[in-house]
Amino acid sequence: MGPAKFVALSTYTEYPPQEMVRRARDFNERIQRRRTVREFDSRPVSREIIEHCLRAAGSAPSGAHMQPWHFVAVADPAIKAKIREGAEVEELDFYQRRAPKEWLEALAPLGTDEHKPFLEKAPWLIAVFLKRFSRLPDGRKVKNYYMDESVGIATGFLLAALHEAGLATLTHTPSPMGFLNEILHRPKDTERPFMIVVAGYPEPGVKVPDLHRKDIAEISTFL
Ligand code: IYR
Repeated sequence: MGPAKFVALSTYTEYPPQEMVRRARDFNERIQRRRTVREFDSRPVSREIIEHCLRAAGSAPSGAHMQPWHFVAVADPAIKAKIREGAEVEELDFYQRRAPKEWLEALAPLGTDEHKPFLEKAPWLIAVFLKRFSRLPDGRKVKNYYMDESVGIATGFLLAALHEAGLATLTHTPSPMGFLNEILHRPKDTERPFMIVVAGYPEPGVKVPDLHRKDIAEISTFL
């Protein structure tokens, strides 16, 4: 790493306060419309859309700007089938043996189980990997920092971008997820699967759990 090099901030836009209020309100209204769905239509979605959303995800801030993420966007039916198979093995074990009663009770309102047909049916599975180390241009392996925070933010950007594009999404976290390294040929020594983001059109007529979001008064404190 050489000495710090700075350039002018050319991308920031200031809006008049009233317009800021409007923009903040409008964004909230749009993002509030996002609901996780677990049933997807099989209609295809163009790679171009996914690429733009991945660019947005990759704009997230990260510890020491290490950008410790890698996204594997899967549309190939054979690979999706393998991912479903791998996930359902783990999920069956989770639901039948590993999950404590309390956890199953917490999941009951969501109606989830070990069957994950969406992993084959949805047009895109985006496997998010967390890179514990990066390689410098000279090949040296260096540590990354705040990887979970960084990849969490990038995944949040990805979900927001997919939603803004008009796609339904689902965050899926089969556990453990080591099978993803094997199926997707990602190095086990440096990368850890973080999450699968499922994206596509919702199945027509799909129902979602009748959930309620906490009010601002419950989730925040102003001092
Ligand atoms: N990974 C399992 C279980 C699960 C866990 C949580 I926490 C959820 O919010 C939903 C599901 C599954 O995907 O079914």
